[in-house]
Amino acid sequence: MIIPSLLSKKKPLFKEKIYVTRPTLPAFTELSPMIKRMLKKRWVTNFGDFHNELEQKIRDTLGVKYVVLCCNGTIALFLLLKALGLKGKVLTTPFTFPATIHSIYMAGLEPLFCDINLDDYTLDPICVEKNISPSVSLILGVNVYANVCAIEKLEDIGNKAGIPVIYDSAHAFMTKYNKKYVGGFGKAEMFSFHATKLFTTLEGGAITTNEEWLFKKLKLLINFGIKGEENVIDIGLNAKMSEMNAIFGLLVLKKIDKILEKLSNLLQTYKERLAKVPGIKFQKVRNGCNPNNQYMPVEIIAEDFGLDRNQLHKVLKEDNIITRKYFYPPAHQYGCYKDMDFAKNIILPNTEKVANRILCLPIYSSLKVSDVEKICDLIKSTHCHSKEIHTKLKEKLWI
Ligand code: T4K
Repeated sequence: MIIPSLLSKKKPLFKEKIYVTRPTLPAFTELSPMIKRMLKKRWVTNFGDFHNELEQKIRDTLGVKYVVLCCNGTIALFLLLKALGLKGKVLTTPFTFPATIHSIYMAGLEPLFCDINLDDYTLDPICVEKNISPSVSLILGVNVYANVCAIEKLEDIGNKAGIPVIYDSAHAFMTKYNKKYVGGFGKAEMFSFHATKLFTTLEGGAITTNEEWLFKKLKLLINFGIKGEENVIDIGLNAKMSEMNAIFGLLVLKKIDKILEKLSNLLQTYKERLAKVPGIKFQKVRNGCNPNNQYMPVEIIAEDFGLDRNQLHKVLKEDNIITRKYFYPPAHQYGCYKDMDFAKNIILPNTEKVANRILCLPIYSSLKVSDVEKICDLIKSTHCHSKEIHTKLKEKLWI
């Protein structure tokens, strides 16, 4: 049995750090002819050929009518909120990355936090329905770890209230729901193509929608609101994707099926190896959802595992396994929001429970199955040695 380094004087299990994720990148030999073409043409941004090709390929892949590529997912979401021209409150989840809530706030809207489901971590539609009022103008669901929200229920609530539903699908590129790719649900969806995502353009993101007016509006908003050389008809920003980012995207997109297959194998290995470890709980995948498997979240139930999430995080770090507490703290507890009226005195039991227990384990296309097996064996051994580790961690606090 592998003994955690925290308990022994041995070298860490991994010589090099194993991060929670690593980008899948093209080889230099694949990049160089495309970069040469870009340099020859001297067209490096502002809707160049590579940008247009990537936009079309994503449109075709996802089967959605319109795609607007952006410089990153956060600005994409911010501009989508601006484009919708809303006022008032946005019903959403605090169990997300800061980008979701900051975009709402910076767009001049107010988040109205709803709790999540305990088993799948997506917005609880009952909580959403209870909070509908005339001051609510939007429902923003987060397809967290590529698990889709209760799409039909949220859209039904939105329709009855006469308000749109949009999705932060930053995690969910190539995820399917009822055999259809995520991207065409609600009024619009946002994707992130950051380096930490399974499909990356280094920095980048996109909005997908089936509505032509929204597409046209967003095209203006990502380019200063300029229409023609002498006409500025809207108040926009510079949120365009450059040619260099699009080149990376085109090359990574070619590998997407292999990436998905690899992630699926790794996730399966985790699930098989950790299934019988007491105190490890997996996220429930919603019916009809076929996630891209780019995250491997587990909840650590201290009473059964013997150690809590923070303790396991420390133990794994000693062996060079760098896990992440995505998404702790939840947004209503951020220092920047906690004293604001919309976050003050808010109690969301499910969100708080999950945020205190969640740990994202390493998963990315270049990770070996044998490495995942070692990580799982170490987690099992940590459970078996939890009493000694508890004592050791206490001692360490006094050093
Ligand atoms: N909505 C949701 C629900 C999101 O999760 C996100 C982003 C957004 C919206 C906004 O989308 P973007 O505006 O970012 O397109 C990372 C990412 O920066 C962020 O994109 C992502 N969610 C979030 C979940 O994770 P950090 O602060 O954890 O990143 P960092 O730098 O600690 O990287 C994590 C690990 O990735 C590193 O330990 C090693 C590895 N890594 C990272 C980079 C940047 C690499 O191997 N190479 C790299 O170049 O936020």
